[in-house]
Amino acid sequence: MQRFIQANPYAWPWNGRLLPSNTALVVIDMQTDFCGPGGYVDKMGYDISLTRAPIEPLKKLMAAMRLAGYMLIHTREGHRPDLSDLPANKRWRSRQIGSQGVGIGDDGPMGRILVRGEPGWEIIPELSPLPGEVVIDKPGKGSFCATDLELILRTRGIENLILTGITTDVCVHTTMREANDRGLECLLLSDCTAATDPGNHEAALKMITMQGGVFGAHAVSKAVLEAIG
Ligand code: C5J
Repeated sequence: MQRFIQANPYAWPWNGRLLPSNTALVVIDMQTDFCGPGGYVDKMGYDISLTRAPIEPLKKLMAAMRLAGYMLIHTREGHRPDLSDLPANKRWRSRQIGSQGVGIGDDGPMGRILVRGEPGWEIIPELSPLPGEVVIDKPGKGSFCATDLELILRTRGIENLILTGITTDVCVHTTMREANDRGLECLLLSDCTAATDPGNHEAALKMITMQGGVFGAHAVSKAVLEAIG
């Protein structure tokens, strides 16, 4: 039996093979540094109410997908405490914005910004991974670069990814593009993602719909809940 999620620009997944055994929910970078007070995004002067908007829809979606037996994967952007995996240009650029030139690796109210093990780097408690769920630590924006995510997905027989988290235009889009190029079928959920700029969020959604779904499709979480319910 085929099963589809109502999505744009096509009913997803392309082949109707939507199963707990071949589909994973990916929750990207729901860390204090991106959506908590005193974190990196807050220090840069952006409005964290935007990046916090996906929290409530995500809670509901994660509970439903866990109950239905789907795999959940969480990611965290962050660097080693010795910063040996932080390219100098990434650090320099991050210091060009925000108060007192504070950037990645520097001390902030939530500890060193985007450094593994620091309070700001932790996933927010509302969306904590459950024991046994996969957590991917990534030094970059994409979830495939310098991680074992692809190996884990292939080993588990995952063909479809439902992408959520923050930010739509940076880590979520980069991951979607990386996954699409690896032959994975991708769906981004517009109410479970957010950007630091609403225009960028909308633009990121529009980009997906070009060329018949150039990177996959996008939908709202209600459509997923209806399809798996
Ligand atoms: C950014 C991310 N925006 N998680 N990271 O630097 O999107």
